[in-house]
Amino acid sequence: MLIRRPPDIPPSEITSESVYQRRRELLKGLAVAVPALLAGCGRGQDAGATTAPAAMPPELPVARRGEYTLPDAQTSWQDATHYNNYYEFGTDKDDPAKHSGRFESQPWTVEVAGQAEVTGRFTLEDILKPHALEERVYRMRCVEAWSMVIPWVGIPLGAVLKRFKPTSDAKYVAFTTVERPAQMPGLSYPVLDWPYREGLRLDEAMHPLTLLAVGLYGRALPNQNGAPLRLVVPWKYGFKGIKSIVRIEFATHQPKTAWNQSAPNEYGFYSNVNPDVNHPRWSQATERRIAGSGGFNLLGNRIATLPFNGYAEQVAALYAGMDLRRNF
Ligand SMILES: Nc1nc2c(c(=O)[nH]1)N[C@H]1C(S)=C(S)[C@@H](COP(=O)(O)O)O[C@H]1N2
Ligand SMILES: [Mo]
Repeated sequence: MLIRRPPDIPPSEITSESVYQRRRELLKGLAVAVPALLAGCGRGQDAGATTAPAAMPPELPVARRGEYTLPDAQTSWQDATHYNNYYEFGTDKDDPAKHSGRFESQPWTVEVAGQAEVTGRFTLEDILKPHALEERVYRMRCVEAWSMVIPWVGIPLGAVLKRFKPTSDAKYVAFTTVERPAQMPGLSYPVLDWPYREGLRLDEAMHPLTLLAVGLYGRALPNQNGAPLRLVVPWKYGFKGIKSIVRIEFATHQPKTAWNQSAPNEYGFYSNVNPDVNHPRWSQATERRIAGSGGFNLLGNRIATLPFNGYAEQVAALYAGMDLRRNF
């Protein structure tokens, strides 16, 4: 696969004429998409409403499907939205679904900063506007050795980043999660150095597999999955998939990341799924797949973990010549 780096991308391509007409068509869809997205995510349920089933988020007008599929059985909606890591809402797997009802994901703005020609504060609509929503079925692998198969809805991050015209000094992209103690009870505990932060090298961020997700299973993201927008980087451990993003910074130097700061010997900057590099406290050779007819299965569905989570063909070239044991 050809990996295009930013210097190869002419500025004219940012609103290329060839896709202009198609975008005009899609804008009709987006006029529906964005309000639906916003309407579904922000409604605060009663604080502490731990048992009432949350309303299903609205359906999104997905313009493209079927380009990224997998033979693997998909994880159920129930498991994907009730077995979560989102420490701002608590560290147990069911905490995010239980304690994110008060979180308001609208209105939403994202600050774009750093080494780029276009910076400032943008509404969610501004960020998403020119792009068609795609569905992509990706394998997700948590560093805790479980995995899921999820049909995400989003747009390629690279297409979004290009519009800000990163300069030649931009080598990395840093992301920050919103920090709202009144709506995020987990922030009261110093489990991580809040706010949650993640980062990618610019070429990783621009890679066609890297998705800025706004939904899953054809619906807007529930709060526990990172409403209203989060990162999905399928060849890296799940923690790279930072949720509820409020800041994107084009950086010259490798940015600090939340997990690397809290436990540098356990979580490196690169965080590529690598069955040959064990976590200091457990093996990474296999994973428990949470998917299929058995649904959630604590003991079963153990499968071998693949290098780069099965995406080696597409991404291994990004790391040519690097020692991936040292750069874990
Ligand atoms: N802000 C924030 N983002 C986060 C996390 C978190 O605790 N806070 N957890 C990460 C981890 S460890 C994983 S495995 C994925 C889980 O995403 P999911 O709950 O949608 O499956 O989110 C990642 N993004
Ligand atoms: Mo994770």
